[in-house]
Amino acid sequence: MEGFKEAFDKIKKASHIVLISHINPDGDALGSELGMYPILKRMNKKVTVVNKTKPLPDYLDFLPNFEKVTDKLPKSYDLMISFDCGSFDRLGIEEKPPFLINFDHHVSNTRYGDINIIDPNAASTSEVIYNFAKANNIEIDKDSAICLYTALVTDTGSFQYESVNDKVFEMAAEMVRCGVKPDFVSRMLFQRDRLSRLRLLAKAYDTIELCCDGRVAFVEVTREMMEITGAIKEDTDTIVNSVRAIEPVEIAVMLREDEEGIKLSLRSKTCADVSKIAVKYGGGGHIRAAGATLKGEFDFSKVKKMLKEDLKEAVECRE
Ligand SMILES: [Mn+2]
Repeated sequence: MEGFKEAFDKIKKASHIVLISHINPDGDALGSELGMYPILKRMNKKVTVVNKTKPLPDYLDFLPNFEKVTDKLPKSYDLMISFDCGSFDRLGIEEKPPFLINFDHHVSNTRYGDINIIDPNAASTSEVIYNFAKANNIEIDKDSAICLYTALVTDTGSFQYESVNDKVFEMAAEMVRCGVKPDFVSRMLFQRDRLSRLRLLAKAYDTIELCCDGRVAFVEVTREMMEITGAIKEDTDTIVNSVRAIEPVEIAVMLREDEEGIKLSLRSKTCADVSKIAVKYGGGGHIRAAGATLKGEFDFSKVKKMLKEDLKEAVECRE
């Protein structure tokens, strides 16, 4: 892949490297970032692992070196590497880094780096990192492998999405050979649920509303629901995926009240391109999973009305 060698040369020359991933990180963001960490340490680099979100999602706390992640940028460093981040503003930092390598797999990536390694065909950013390691004959140790594998599992919905192909399973097999125990990762990711999350799901599912012949589903999460149940932001992560699973639904939309406005999460099942809708409203993402934040907007029914035309058009994809 273009840029692999150039990026590795740049890394070799750097002495203090900052790794960073997008705010409100998911398994792929932190997994890819922490997957790179042992590689650079073995190269005797000074490494600072940054994410501007505080606190970090605790369901990922089993990732090796999770405790090294800080929300503070060092005063000086010579190279920054970003992971899984579609645009510069999603890094949550103000100043431009001295040099930036941008590893990602979002189609909508704005190529904000000095070197951009964007592979929209990769199932996860961690697959891009895995390919980068392979291309440069870099060994992947167990700690790296756990992180890269976790990123792959979370970004493919446990190997269920269209992005899953022979290469994904080959990477998974390689990660297992590097020491990953898949049952351990699954237990850490999926068997440590919180009661508050289930209580929130009950409330959110109660608001599900279908339209467009059942092809579109809306689900709402209000601040009040969050407060009553004691749920936290990351407890809302899987709601929209479950709503998409309803039989006739092609597009699921979650509307969530946020500090800044309404956060939209969009998922499609087989044919609709929701990244287009997200981009139209100032967000971004993938064809089957995208999001946007409508700043200063707090009226759910108004937003639903506004989206309906776009959604109607998008679900016309059926043959
Ligand atoms: Mn990703």
